[in-house]
Amino acid sequence: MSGYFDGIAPVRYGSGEDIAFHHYNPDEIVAGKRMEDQLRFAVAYWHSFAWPGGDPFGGQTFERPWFGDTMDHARLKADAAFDLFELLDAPYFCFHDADVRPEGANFAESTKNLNEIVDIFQKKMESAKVKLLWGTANLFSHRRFMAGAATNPDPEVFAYSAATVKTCMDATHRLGGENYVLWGGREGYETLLNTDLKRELDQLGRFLTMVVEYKHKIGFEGTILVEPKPQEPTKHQYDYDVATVYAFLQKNGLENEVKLNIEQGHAILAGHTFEHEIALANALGVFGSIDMNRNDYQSGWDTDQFPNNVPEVALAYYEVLRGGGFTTGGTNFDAKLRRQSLDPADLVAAHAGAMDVCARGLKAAAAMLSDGALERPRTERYAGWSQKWAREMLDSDLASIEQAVLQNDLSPSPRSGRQEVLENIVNRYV
Ligand code: XUL
Ligand code: CO
Repeated sequence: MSGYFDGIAPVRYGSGEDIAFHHYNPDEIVAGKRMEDQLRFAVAYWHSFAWPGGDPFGGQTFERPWFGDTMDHARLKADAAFDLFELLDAPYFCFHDADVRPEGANFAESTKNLNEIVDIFQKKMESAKVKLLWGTANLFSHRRFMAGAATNPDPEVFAYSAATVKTCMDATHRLGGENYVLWGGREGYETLLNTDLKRELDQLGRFLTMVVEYKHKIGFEGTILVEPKPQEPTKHQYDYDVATVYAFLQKNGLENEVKLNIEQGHAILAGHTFEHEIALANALGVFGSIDMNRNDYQSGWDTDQFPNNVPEVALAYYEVLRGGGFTTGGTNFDAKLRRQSLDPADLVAAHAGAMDVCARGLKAAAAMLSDGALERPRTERYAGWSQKWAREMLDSDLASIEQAVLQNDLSPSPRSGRQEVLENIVNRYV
C-alpha cells in the first residue's frame, strides 16, 4: 500500500460514496456478457503515474511522491498503481518500459531495472485481480530515438530498439499479457529533404516481421497490435490510419499476424471518426483493441482527455459489438488528467467517470443492436443485392452487363438514404 489514496473509498456500483459507479455495474449482462467482460477496462500507467502535468508553455504541475529516477521511486509508483487498480476494481492495466522503471546508465542496466519491476508486478498480480492487457516499449521519449526507432538512419538505433522490444515482449509474456502493442512513436519524418522514405518503410516492415517471428519463437499467444496515428510527434507518421496500416501489413505479408489498436484521438487527428476506424478495421479483419480518450475538436493536437461524450462513445461501441466484441483486446484509457487536476481524488474520479461514460455508451449500443433499429433499415437498403441476377453480375463482365442493361431497359430510381430518420433513431438510445 502506498498510502497515496488514503481516505478514498473503493469505487463500486451504487455505493453511495462520493466517487461511485452510477452506470458501470461489472456483473450486469449486456449483449450476452458481463459488462466487465465486454468493456475490459485498462488503466494506462504512463498518463496516470508517469505524466508530470506539463504542456508546451510550462512543466510539471503534479507532485507525486514517486516522481524521481531511483528504483525506490519506481517501487512506490508500483504500489500506488496497484492501489488505484484495486480502488477501481480495474480488470487490466497497460505499461511501457519507461513508465515503470528508471532509465539505466546503459541497455543492460535499463533491462535489469525493468526486470526487477516486472518481478514486483508478477508478485502483486498473484493476489491482485488486475491482469495485463498489453505491454509496449517506449521508443520515442529518449533523445536516442529522435529520428525514429526502426526507421532510424543509424543501424545502432535500430539494434537498440529491436533489443528493447525483445525485453518488453519478454516482460509482457512473463506477466501473461493478452496483447503486445507497437505505436510508431517517431516512425515518420520531420522533412522529406533528409528522408529516404522507401528505405525507412522497408526497415519498419522488417522490424515488425521480426516482432512476429519472436512472438512465435517464445510461444506468446497474445495479439500483436499496431496503433495508427497520423502525425505528432513527427510531422508525418508512417502508421497514418487504419487503411494505411492495413496496406503496410499486406505489403509485408503480416495481415493475418497483426491487428490494430485504434485510438479515438488519433482517429480525429487523421480526419476520421472513431467509429469509422473501428468499422474499417472490422471490415478488413484486423480489429484488435481500443485506446479510449477524446480530443479537443478545436485544438488540433492530441489532448488525450478522458472520454465524456456518451453519444460518440455509443457509436464506437456499436461498431465494436457489430464486429462481435473484443477477443484479446479491451478499452484502455490512454487519457490524462488536465494539468490543474492535482489531487489523488481527481485521478480516481477521472477513471470512474470514464468507466461510467463507456458503460452508458455500451448499453445504448447493445440496445440499438438488439432492437435492430439500425440494422433493419441497413439490410433493407442493400436488399437488391440478394437477388440472383445481382449476385451473378459480379461474376460476369462489363460487356455482358451492358447487354443486360439494354435488354431490360434498366433505369434505376434513386431512394432516400434516410440519414435524419436514422439519426433520430440513435437519439432515442443515447
Ligand atoms: C501516443 C499513444 C501511446 C500509445 C502507446 O499518442 O497513444 O500512448 O498508446 O505507446
Ligand atoms: Co494510444
